[in-house]
Amino acid sequence: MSEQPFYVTTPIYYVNAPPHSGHAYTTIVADTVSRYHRLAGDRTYFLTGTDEHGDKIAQAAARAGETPQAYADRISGMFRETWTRMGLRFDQFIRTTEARHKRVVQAILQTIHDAGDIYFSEYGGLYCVGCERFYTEKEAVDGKCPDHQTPLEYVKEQNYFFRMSKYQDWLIRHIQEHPDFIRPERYRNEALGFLREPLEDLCISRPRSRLEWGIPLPFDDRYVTYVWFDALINYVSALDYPDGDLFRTFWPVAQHLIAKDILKPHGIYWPTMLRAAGIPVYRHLNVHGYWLMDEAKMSKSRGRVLSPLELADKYGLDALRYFLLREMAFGLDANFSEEALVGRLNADLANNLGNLLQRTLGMVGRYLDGGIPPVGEAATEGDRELQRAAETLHGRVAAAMEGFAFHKALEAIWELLDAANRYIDAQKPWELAKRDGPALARVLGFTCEALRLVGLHLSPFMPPTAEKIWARLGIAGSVADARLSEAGRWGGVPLGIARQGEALFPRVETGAAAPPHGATGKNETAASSDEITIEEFRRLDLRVAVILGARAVPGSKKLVELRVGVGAEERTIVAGILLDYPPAELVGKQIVIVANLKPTKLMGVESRGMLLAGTGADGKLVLIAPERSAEIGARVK
Ligand code: ME8
Repeated sequence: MSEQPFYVTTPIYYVNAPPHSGHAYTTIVADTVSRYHRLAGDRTYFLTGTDEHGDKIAQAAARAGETPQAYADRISGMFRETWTRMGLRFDQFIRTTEARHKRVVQAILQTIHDAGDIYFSEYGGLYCVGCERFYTEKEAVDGKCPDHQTPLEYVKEQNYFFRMSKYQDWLIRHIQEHPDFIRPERYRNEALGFLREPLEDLCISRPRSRLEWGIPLPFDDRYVTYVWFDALINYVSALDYPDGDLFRTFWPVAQHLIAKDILKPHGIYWPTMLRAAGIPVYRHLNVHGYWLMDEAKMSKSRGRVLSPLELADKYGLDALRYFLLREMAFGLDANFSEEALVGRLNADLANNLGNLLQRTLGMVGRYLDGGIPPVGEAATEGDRELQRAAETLHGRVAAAMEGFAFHKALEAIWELLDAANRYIDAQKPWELAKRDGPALARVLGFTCEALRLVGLHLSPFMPPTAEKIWARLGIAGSVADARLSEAGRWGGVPLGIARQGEALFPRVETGAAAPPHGATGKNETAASSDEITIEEFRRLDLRVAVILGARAVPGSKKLVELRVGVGAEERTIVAGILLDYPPAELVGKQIVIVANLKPTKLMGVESRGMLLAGTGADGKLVLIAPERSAEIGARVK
């Protein structure tokens, strides 16, 4: 079978703030699809990187008291480091401040200029520094940027313009003739919607008198290149356009991955730029929705972000990947909440997947001395059903992956897990063990084979978990080296001696003061968390409080409901300390609490704040308390 090339890109992220979970989602999607294509035997290339020029970066650098280059170096390093620590396997990390990128941008500008599609003119319009673009009166909302909600500034100056309007009819035709050029369909329609209005020419320069931080125009060095015109070109400069082998191999199959915020530059500017430069257009633009927090977009400009490394550290990398890929229907918005993540972790990962593996391998150990039986012929309707479910997985996952429907691929995998769980419950190996050796071997062999196929298909989504599943099934070699064409067949890879081990995903108890989740997270991320600035630390409102009353939360083994006094105020805090502190002993104690934690409900009781605890030499929790009696309600500094 000949290797098909596959090329996927993420946006190159602005270096005006560290990465957050929205960026992590797109990069994890790119990692997942490229791993899937590698498993399918394709030759894959995965590009990510950082976008480092323009007003926005120059201003952020000035605020940080650094030169733009030093600032870009630092934040770009954080992106690269974050992706590396999260195990994301990009083939290249491009930075727009690299000389080779600048050369390609200038060469493309020159080509388009020589062809007469760049001209000099004056323009006045409403400008948003955050987006680095002009807005039309129609697009503005009450004179404000629709994305940043900041007032637009009227800017008038002489600039260079790209004759984008000339390519409007061609682009409409191209989108109509290639229905999957922009997908899912809602974004194709949105792009066609932009094209229903006459397309304006694109201002592609900024005077150096106003902005120094950019790539000089090759034909007029009083100007630097508009940051979007510079940034989009990364997708070809990274492949050594025009003569590189990478460009020849991968550009014809290029697929971009973005969120809907940057549909217009990718769906309108970029194809027309490519057309004007005589470069064939990309094959697909894949557009996803937003991660929302409390109904609004997760975004650094709105101060509403979650650090992916912190989440990975707390819940485990694979649990985070699973949640992101399962919860969001690609193309639609989705809500991010830690509660939903924990819900999926406990139900889907700990229960459906982890328990099935644990109990199946437990029985193989108990009844068969660990030797996993080879898959034989199906003998009962139950066997046939499970085998059918397993054999259709391959096609269902392939179809879902082709359409970027990751949640559907995962749904298909979990349906096989459900089928295997039902099969075990119906076949009752613990009873077969007493009376029917061959049937016992068949049932456990079939279940292990279903688990092997689950592991194989899970490997692009949750690589370390898939490796663990295969290792536990005694399979020699890494699942990442397997090929779907052979390993995807029922009975395609021999199983070995079952290896017992700890639970794949220990359940997460949702108690305040719960220690970080070590078993999966700690091993897979190098350090415990990101560094924070003193400003970030100051946002924590730590207070001395006194416990006024305490009782066990009914129905919980761990939770205590505390009435605490914080200055004049009284509030309820629920803490997971029951095993180590009988409620009666708690009353009167001074403690330290995080007072500005968002309220959350634990076993039906609303908790407002969190107390701080460490671990004693005996492994029990120890409450953190003032060293001598302190003023109640005083801020901890
Ligand atoms: O736009 N939900 O960079 P950027 C989902 N430099 N995805 C999100 C998200 C959210 N709440 N927030 C961010 C730029 N993203 C330009 C791109 S490309 C030539 C230049 C992801 O740092 C998503 O992929 O603002 C979105 O398109 C991208 O980050 C924007 O990153």
